[in-house]
Amino acid sequence: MKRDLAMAFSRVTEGAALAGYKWLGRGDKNAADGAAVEAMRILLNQTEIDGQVVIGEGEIDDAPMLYIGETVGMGGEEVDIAVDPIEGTRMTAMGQSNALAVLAAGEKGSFLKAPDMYMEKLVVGPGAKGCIDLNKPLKQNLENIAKALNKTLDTLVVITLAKPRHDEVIAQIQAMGVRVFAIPDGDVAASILTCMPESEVDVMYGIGGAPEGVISAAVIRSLDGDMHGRLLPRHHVKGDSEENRIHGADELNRCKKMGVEANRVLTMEEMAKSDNVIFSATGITKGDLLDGVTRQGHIATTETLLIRGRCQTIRRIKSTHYLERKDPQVRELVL
Ligand code: VTB
Repeated sequence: MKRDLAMAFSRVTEGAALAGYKWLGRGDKNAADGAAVEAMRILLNQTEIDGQVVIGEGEIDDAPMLYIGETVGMGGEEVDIAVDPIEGTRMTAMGQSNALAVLAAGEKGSFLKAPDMYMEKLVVGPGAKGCIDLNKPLKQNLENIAKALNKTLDTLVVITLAKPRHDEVIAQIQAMGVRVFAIPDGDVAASILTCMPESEVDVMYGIGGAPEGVISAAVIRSLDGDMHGRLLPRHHVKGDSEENRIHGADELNRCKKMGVEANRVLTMEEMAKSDNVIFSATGITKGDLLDGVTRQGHIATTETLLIRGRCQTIRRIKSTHYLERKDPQVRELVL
């Protein structure tokens, strides 16, 4: 992929973040997501690519924009695009930290096509690469990771989502003497923190969205970390009610159609098949990974993490936006 595309993709997540920010703290997840999706689509269509969305907002029937299979771009290099216009719609709607606008682009066939179901995820940074195995008990994994990092268990830090489904595992990790940081939402940012040298976080473990799991795999591969994932039908996680069973059966059918297996451990390389990827994330609300959007009148600032997988260059781009000068389509969404 041409390296100049990286800058173009950073514009795309900046636009989505500014559009999502307009809805910050207004309690309306759908409005925030809708605005970010539209901004992303407009800006992707101004980019010199022959792009196809492979991870997006859902199937064409339930997603009018950035649906799986949609083609985007002005024409140019063929790329697959994985988007999450707002990773953390709840955080945006409720004004909580760590919400991001996220995009990963890669050469054709780079991303596993994961249905919208759950994924169990275990993520570590470069120091513990090759030491994880989701087929083994978590306790054993944490011991192996601590050993690789030359740490005692009481200095190891695991980040996870504070969800009832994790209550038991959190207690189990803490009983080992390991510290747990339980954040309300946002496991993509949490996964990236494992690879950031300045972060205290060593491990991300938990069950979250599968499409975001694949996006995480792409960025973790670019950062030379490691990740295992396991697709899980919702009813395995949420309990065996009639509704969950029907949902679960549907999810398993979609897995079959997409040629992926549920309940099997997937390696990072199976989820992110190439390191020829570009990853861009712009903070919407301030978090441990990125600053959020700030705005004074019609001037806004953003911070973007831009990573090229091939060379592992990590850029942090601070931008100042004069919102009134954006092109009319975007201006309407961000002002
Ligand atoms: C959340 C969110 C994650 O998946 O966990 C969501 O925090 C799914 O979980 O960042 P719920 O069904 O409990 O909402 C993510 O969006 C992505 O993995």
